Amino acid sequence: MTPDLFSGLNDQPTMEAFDEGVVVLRRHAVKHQQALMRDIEQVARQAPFRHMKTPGGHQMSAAMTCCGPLGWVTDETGYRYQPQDPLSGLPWPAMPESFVSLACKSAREAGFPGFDPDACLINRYQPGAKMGLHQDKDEKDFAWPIVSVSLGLPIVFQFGGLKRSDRPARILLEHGDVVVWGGPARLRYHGVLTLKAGEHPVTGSARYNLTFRKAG
Ligand code: MD3
Ligand code: FE
Repeated sequence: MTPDLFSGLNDQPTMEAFDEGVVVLRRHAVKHQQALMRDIEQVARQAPFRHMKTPGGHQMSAAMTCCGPLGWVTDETGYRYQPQDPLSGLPWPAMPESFVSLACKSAREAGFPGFDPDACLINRYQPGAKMGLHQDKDEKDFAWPIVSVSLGLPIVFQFGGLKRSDRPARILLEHGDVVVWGGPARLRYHGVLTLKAGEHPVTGSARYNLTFRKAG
């Protein structure tokens, strides 16, 4: 087991370079947890969480919604970013200020000043949900990082290589962890293992993950 799988023993905010292009800001979102949860709920009132269908015809086990000028969607025709929520035909909800400020501050601390995300994908995992190994490559410019924020129940994250067949490393992502994925990490395969049942004081039986992207 790697030392990272024991990070639950440490409650203090820390900063570490886990791998080339990966800056882990452990627990940095904890002090914003109330605002972030309030704003997730606010977004979900306008654009409800839904289980999208992959082009292969499978339903995703994580429920998703989006905010910001662009949202990521998948359906039988493929993956793409678009300005409207396909459920309502309306623009995605605005990106809440609590989201924007955390994403920009985290990117700046990790060496990406000027990060200006135009898309935030919100994933909600309930026990049994997972996300298989994939690359995030629907964005226009891979020079910008992706900033991820984990809230609630812990999950085992898999961090692979540039080929799907590269054996992934495992990292535990816990409540409040912010990770900036840039440079050579940007196109690496990644995913999460099945969420185990549990109870978290802030999110109940769920895990939420926010990913901030510059898509367009
Ligand atoms: C490494 N989400 O939404 S967050 C996704 O926990 C996604 O919901 C996972 O993968 C989740 O696309 C993982 C960590 C993460 C996000 C994006 C990355 C790691 C990444 C992009 C490139 C490399
Ligand atoms: Fe991803």
